[in-house]
Amino acid sequence: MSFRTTGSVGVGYVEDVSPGSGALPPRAWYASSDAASLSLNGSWRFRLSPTADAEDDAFAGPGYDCADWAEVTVPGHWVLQQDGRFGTPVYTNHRYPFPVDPPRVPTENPTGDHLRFFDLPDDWPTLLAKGADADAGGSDSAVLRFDGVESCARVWLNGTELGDFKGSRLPHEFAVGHLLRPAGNVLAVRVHQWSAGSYLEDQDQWWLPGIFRDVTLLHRPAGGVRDFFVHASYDHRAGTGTLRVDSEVEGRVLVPALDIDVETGQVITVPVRPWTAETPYLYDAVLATPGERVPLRIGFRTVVLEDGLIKVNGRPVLFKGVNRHEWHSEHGRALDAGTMREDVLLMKRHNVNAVRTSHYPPHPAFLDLCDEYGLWVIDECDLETHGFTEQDWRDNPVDDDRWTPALLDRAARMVERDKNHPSVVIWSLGNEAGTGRGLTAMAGWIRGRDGSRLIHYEGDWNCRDTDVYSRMYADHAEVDRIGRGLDGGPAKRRELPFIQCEYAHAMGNGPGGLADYQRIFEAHDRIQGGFVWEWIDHGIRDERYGFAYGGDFGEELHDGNFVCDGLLFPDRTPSPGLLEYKKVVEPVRMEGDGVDGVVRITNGYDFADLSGLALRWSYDVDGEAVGTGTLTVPALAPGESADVKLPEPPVEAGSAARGTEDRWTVRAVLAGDTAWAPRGHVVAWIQLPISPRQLFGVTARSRPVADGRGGIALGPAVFDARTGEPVSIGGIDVTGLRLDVWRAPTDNDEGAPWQPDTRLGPLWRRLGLHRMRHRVDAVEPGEDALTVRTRVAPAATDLALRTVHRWTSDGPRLKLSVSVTPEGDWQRVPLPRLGIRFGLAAGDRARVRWYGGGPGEAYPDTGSAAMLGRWESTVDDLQTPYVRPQENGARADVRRAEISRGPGLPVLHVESGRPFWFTARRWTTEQLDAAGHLTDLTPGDTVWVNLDHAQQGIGSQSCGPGPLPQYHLPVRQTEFSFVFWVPEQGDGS
Ligand code: IPT
Repeated sequence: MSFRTTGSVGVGYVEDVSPGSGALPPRAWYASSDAASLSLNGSWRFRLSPTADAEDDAFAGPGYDCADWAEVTVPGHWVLQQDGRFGTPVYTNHRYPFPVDPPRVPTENPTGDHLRFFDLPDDWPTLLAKGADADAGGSDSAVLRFDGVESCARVWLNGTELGDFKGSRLPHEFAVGHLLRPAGNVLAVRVHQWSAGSYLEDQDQWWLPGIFRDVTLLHRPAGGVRDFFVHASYDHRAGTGTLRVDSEVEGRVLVPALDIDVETGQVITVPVRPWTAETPYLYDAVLATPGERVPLRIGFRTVVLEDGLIKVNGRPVLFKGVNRHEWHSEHGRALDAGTMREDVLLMKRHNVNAVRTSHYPPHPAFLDLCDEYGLWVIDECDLETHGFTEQDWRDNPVDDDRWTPALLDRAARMVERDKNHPSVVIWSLGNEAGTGRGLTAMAGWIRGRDGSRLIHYEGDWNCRDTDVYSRMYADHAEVDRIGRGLDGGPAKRRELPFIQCEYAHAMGNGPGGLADYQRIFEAHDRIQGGFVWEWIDHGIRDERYGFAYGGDFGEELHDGNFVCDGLLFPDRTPSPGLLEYKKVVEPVRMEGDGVDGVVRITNGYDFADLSGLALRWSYDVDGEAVGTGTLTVPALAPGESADVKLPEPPVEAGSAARGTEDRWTVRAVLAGDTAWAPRGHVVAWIQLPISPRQLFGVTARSRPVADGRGGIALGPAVFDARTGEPVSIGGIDVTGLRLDVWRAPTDNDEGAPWQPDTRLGPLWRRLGLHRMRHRVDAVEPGEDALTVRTRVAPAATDLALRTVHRWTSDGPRLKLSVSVTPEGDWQRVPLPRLGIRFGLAAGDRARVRWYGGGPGEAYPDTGSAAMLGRWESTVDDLQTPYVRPQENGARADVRRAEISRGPGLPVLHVESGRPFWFTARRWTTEQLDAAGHLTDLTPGDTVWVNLDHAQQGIGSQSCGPGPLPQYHLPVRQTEFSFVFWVPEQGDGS
């Protein structure tokens, strides 16, 4: 005999594939102007049980004594509250953290019983009585709404069971008017971490149980609004909008600004201003039924697939998007309104114009913000079954009819909730769920319900159910082929537009190659842009680690810091990746000729003109602005270009004679305040060189001489006669100056576990680049130079880099010329970096000034946002705080750097004829490499400086392709040089 213990106390619903029972049909999400609502957010009583059936349902009954229960905050996840007392988060990418045996879940199933006691506000009892009396449509005078509960809940009010539901990031409502009492109401919610629904929610994120979105009691007045569907299209030829609001309860629709006052269901066409993400024009309106008024914000726009393109209001759009998971470093997926707004503002300020709500519908308030500020949205359903890939997709729920009702329920809950948002232009069926009939059923249902939007699903490479060919992490060459229509594929797909719903994996340092992708996106009409993976690192704030990632909670199965792959750090500080993206997708293109003083400006918006922008120029001499001014931007329609003549240079022409490097910097800035950024906010910029820097030579005039104390003096420097290393330059102590090829591998160097043998981090370690030994072969003082020969090589191989350091001096200045000659078979593996490193004794007051790229870090394929100028920073602030420490902080194109160890101390200057990479940090590369978290790094008293002739590119191989070949640093015979000097104090030059 066999029996299932889970069934014994009535928890069979947990493993039932059905979406649940008892909930009301889904409907639009809106806020009433006059119907009352009562938030039940706040402190709830809480009891955690180890299994679904550990406790009976007595807690939901009257008079239950919960005095010894704990408290949790709703919205919230219990595993993120009270310091781990209620268990801890679990992170897996695509693997299910439980045995795969659908729809069964483990017996160990953390189950949180929640209790909320509430009285009704004074006016509610009367309201409810009225509503109940007059109700005609089988509805009820009050509705209890859950906006999100992970993963399965059963609900009771005042001892009466309301039902149960699954679908964590979807709303569920229950009719409760008949159960409410003026005072002493008891709402009981039992939440199970694991359920059949968990099989449909295998998104790459933390598993975080709890009531994590709002719980609200809504008065539903008699004759009140129930569900409604705003159809507001735009005819770009006629310049008119056509409005029809279908409402379950009939009433009137009023749009004062358009003089509209019509019945629901009635069609009206009037001239309007259309809504687009660039011009998010919303009309305030009211839907008035006999018992209620609901404010609407109507955006007129039409989305179609035409000529193989996604067109809005008649024009193709280019998505400059991000994938947004909901994340807050302390509250997980329980986001407050301010955080949602911050996300939207940050996106707008960084030229992002589109969001894919990976991989579930967001909190509904987020979509209100997208309507208001203007963002294109791909609204994605709460569906992913990625873990079935581990068993070749056998038993995949999306291809098993028993699960189809649950899939349809999810599709309906998304579409019904979000259908009135102009920002939503595409519905997405879900993510990484393989293929199957269930998806086809979802697509069919959605098409039937809402023919006004397009359908997306990346897993459908044949585009059987979809309107857009979508892929993730396709490399540049493939995207280019697709753009040219050379990718073949089924006939239907060949007719469709293409997007990358995920690309440029922003894990750690990177992503590299964004500019190269953007060039391809913009070169082909068929390619309508992409969505960077992903918006924010899901690090969890933690005392021990700073930000925790997978494994930090002792999970038996986890995917480490793969959960930290965003353009924002967990605290929402923009990473260099976001600054790069902002530059790469800037909506105004400028190019030109500095000598002629002409900038060619192209309006890269799809809809907006450039009237909101002003042009600010500066004339920079060696990185210092010597003149600035403003120019008007020509009124250009989208796609149009015009030449703008810059003024006469403010300093005498012939800069060549001065030997300075002159250049124009032209910035397109907001001409006035906008809803998302103040006047002066930089939208786009370009620098146009006028004259190249003139290089000075160091004429070898000094002769190395033994100083009689084991040293060799040359110009401003003293060398150790045995090692040939400088021990001081201009009186500043220097340690460990040597060739350096190692960098702490980035996440993109390390590559994804499933990547082939091209993962550089492991290859580098196999070669031994992290443990190079330096053998001194000769220290040769000559007539006018000190020559030091070394062989730099790892143990156990015959690979080596032979180096010659040739030191010369003209008296005050010291020049180092390095020549590197490889030996052995390097198997075409590129070097991480190539340059020198040395240490200077200095503490937290160490500062750097440099003339070069800045203000932030840049690498060969991440350098678009680095602007040439004069920059200054403390050494500590040069560090980029990637959640898992790794190579970071290099400043690119540096002409000159000045390193100060503290106020009043002599300053070491470094210069090179060829721009170099500058890095300084108060730990070694080895320490950086060994650190797992930022808290593992302790600054020391030595500032380690790297001056690199070259760096290997970054790429995106933590999930996608590695760096393009042109960004590789091949091992080959190379020469480079640096000049050092220490000015007399007070001599600033
Ligand atoms: C892709 C997933 O869609 C996304 O959720 C995330 O896991 C991303 O990868 C990596 O961070 S799936 C891709 C590995 C095929």
